[in-house]
Parts: sequence; C-alpha cells; structure tokens
Amino acid sequence: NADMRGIFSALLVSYNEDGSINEKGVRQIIRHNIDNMKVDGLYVGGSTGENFMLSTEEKKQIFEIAKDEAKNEIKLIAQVGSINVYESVELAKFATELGYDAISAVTPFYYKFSFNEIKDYYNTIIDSVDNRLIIYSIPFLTGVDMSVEQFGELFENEKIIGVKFTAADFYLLERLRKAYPNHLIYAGFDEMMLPATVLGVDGAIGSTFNVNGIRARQIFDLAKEGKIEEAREIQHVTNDLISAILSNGLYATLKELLKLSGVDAGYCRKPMALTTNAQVEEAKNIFDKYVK
Ligand code: HMN
Repeated sequence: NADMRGIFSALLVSYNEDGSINEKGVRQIIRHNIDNMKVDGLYVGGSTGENFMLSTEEKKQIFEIAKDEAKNEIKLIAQVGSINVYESVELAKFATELGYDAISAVTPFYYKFSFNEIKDYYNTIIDSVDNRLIIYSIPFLTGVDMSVEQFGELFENEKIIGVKFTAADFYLLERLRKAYPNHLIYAGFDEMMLPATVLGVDGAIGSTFNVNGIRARQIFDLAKEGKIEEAREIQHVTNDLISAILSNGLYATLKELLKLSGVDAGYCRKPMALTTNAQVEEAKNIFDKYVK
C-alpha cells in the first residue's frame, strides 16, 4: 500500500448560491490542487467537501467529476461513510467502479454505537467491494474514540489498510505507529503536521493543502529527512496562516483564498452561512500575507 503515501488535499467543493454543485468550479479546484499545489492525491467527500449535507446523487456526482478531471494523474480516495450504511455500500461500489484507489469511511456518528457495531459497519462496507479502506477517525466531531486494541481488531480485516487520524492525541498516535508498522497512518490536523510526521505518519490529509499544499509538502519532507528546525520554521508560517483562517471561518475562508488565486470556489452550502463582506475583506489580508 506504499502507493498511497503522501500529501492528500481534502477536496473543497464549489457550491452555487442556491446550494447546487458548481461543476466547473469543482474542476478548477481539482486542477489547482494538481497543477499548483502538487499534491499526491485527493480525499473526496470528506468534511471539507461538506459531504454530510449532500444527497446520495450529489455525492456520486462529486466522485464522478473528481475522477473525470484527475484521471490517473494523482491518487483518489472516496470518503463514503454515512450513518446509513446501505448508502455507504452503494457509494463504495460506485467509487470502486469509477476506479478510486481506496475508499474511506468516517466512524458512524450521532448514535452511540458499540464497538462491535462499528466493526460490523466497516466490514459490511469493505466486504461489498474489491478495494481497500482507510478508517476516518475524527473524535472531536463524531464523539467516537477507539483504543489501540480496537484499531487492531478492525485491521484484522486485511482490506482495512490504515487510518486517517484527525486528533491531537500524540500518545495514541505513537502507540498505533508502534503496534501497526505496516498500516498507513495519515495526519489529519494540518497545524500538527510536524509532530505527527516526527512520529512516523505515512502521509497527511488536510483541508488547508488546497491553498498551502507546497508548504505542507516541505514540512513533511524536511521532517522525514530529520531537518526538524527547518520544518518548524515552515510549520510556524503555516500555523500563522491556519490560525488566521480558523478565526475567519474555515471553509468560507479557504474558498475566498482560492478565488483570489483565480479558482471559482463558490459558496458554502446551507446550513453553513454565505460568506459576509467582512470575511471576504479579511481573506484578502490573509491572501496577501501568506498565500500570494
Ligand atoms: C476531511 O474530512 O475533509 C478532512 O480530511 C478533514 C481534515 O482533517 C481537516 N479537518 C476538518 O476540517 C475538521 C483538517 O485539515 C482541518 O481543517 C485543518 O487541520 C484546520 O484545523
């Protein structure tokens, strides 16, 4: 599974003001990631794509657009997780037929599912397709925490090849790295990429790589080479950028920054609010300072 190592942008999706998908804009975001951010791959249908607010048909449409635009230029991961596991199976089949290199699924959320239920969810999804699966663990949004042993139980299924680890728990990250040296671990918090890389992650999946992909790769490569001080300098600038983005509204600001780079990144989708003038103005400052 070494082919899946590297820097993956969590794909942003361009929506029109009425919430419909702006296909042309989505294609431009994908091209920008490939041509200018030089990413190794895209994580399609994640939180960053505002995926959990979409219908099944819309999710499929985004998978189709991404594959059609990216072809085989980069690796593609399809996030198919949903608390409707039958939808996840349908999406897993759809993405696999399109030729996605792997699928991923968020831990089922909202209800307090038992670990056995979570395990059944993952096995149901991946056993329905001839593909590989990456667990998407994001406890701060899902409330689902799993132990080293529980990850091990999921990894008993050979088709489950890794985890996207969006957490600040570096103790757990270190324990997972030691216990499962042959599974893929992706860092999920861009602002903590350096410490995660020092602990030996295989790659990173992040929203801010849509605009900061070049610095992200520098941090990753320098840290892998043991050049920690140089990597830290770039993480400092990166985190000045990320703090500014987070204070101004994450997805709205990323979209404004893309627009300033000439990409038609559109709007966020309801219930997320439309961008205010103040946000647009602040995005210009952020762009001039850190992105241009
Ligand atoms: C996704 O599912 O779209 C992303 O992979 C999620 C990714 O881990 C991002 N997390 C969220 O947006 C919740 C991060 O890139 C995050 O946006 C960034 O580190 C800023 O906090």
